[in-house]
Amino acid sequence: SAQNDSDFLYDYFPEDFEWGFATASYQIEGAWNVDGKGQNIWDEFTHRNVSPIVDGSSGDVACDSYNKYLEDVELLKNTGVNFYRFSLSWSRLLPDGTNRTVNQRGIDYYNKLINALIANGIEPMVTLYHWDLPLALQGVGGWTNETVVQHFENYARLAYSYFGDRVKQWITLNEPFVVCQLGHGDGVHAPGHTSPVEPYLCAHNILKSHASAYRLYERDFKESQGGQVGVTLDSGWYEPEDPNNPDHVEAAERAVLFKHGWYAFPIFFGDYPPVMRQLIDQKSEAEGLQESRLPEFDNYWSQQLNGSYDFLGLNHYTTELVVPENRTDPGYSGDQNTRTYQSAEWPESASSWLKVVPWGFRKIMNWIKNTYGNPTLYVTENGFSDTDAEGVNDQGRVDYYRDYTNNMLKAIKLDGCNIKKYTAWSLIDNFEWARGYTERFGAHFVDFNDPARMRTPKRSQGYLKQLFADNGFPPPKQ
Ligand code: GBH
Repeated sequence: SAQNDSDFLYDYFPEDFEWGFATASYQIEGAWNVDGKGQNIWDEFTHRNVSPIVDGSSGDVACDSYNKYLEDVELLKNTGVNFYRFSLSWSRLLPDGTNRTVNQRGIDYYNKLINALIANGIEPMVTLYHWDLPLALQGVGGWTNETVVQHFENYARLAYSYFGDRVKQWITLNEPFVVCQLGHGDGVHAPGHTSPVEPYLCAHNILKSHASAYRLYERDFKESQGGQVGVTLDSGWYEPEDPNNPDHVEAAERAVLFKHGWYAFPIFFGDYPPVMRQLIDQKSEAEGLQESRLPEFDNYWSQQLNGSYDFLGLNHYTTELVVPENRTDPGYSGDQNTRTYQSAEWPESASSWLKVVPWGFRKIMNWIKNTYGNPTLYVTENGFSDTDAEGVNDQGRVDYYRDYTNNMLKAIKLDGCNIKKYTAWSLIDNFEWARGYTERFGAHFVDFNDPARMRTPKRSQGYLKQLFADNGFPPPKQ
């Protein structure tokens, strides 16, 4: 079975394959209240009196990349990447989220970063939104208020106008699933809402925002700038607990459709997965709701969404097992009629949710190939967490990268998946959202007790540098 994945593939990636590292503005920049930056929802969330962050920390300083970006560029150069994926802080550019005021010092910062990357032969790949919504927009409901769609389009226009002469790879949104479900359903991310209804409303508006930003580029920028616009969706792999039981197989398929299909089906086909429509409508009615928790797209939005991608970004970390279960708890989780868990046999990381299951990476890539017609796929994140204790001796991360990228190679060479880029999360240890600084994902160690935030390469940096240089896995010497 695929679970017994013992045969390592010694072979090379296609010649035009590209390698990079990813980060995100709130997780690395710091400088939360200087040079005209407006507050965002993570500034507000981390500054609450009762901190929702496990170690009570914040991104106030983080890696101080606002001041140390040239060091970051140096690390990228030393590792030999083709590109760097980073995100723009919306409220650093537009302090209240609207285009009433443009913060020139925010523009200057990203210009300096982009120019330094290009001067060092590193292509910028820019994410417009990696979770740091301007606080003023949250004041009127944030992603649950449809007015956010126009604000996001205006923000996208600003980014394309100022940076699009040099930036040719655009990602509208990072992991809308996490934005909507963790921010508005489970409440563990900003803005910290717990609701069975809000995630579906958030998803609806965030999908329209993506489509608007995509169509704007297509209409007004593509011809002159010649870049590409896509979206990054996160998905684990969902494996049936018993692959010989058709009910388990169907439950696992439901789990992938609720996770990945929730966002990808509208973008590829113009509407939500039929199984979501059916189950959520049915459960909403049984609960006596006036209308379904899952909103509907009219023809206009269905057409705007349908085909709104030049590539698909995938963030993948881990796998879960799925069993069917009839559920009546209202909301995203219960709506699926599934229960998921992870095997006690899978190797652990420092993150409770992240178990090491390399074959699941190959399976989700094949599922995407088969479900959406083998779209151009960029792996925009993949990585492993450890703690202070490992320091720079991060053998667990080396093993993770080796086994996951080898499964990606199999997906390309043996299965014909159309994967063109791979991005390791992350360049440096950084602010790990609700986990603060307790979990580390970097290929470079950052000393958060040191005001200079010194960066030190870990063993995995050396491993990735070699992998990128070899563009694959040379056969072992006899
Ligand atoms: C990525 O999300 C993010 O894009 C990136 O910013 C982040 O640093 C990286 O993961 C590492 O976590 O706390 O049990 O509720 C990956 C998807 C979704 C995985 C939320 C962790 C938290 C589960 N993430 N999930 S829990």
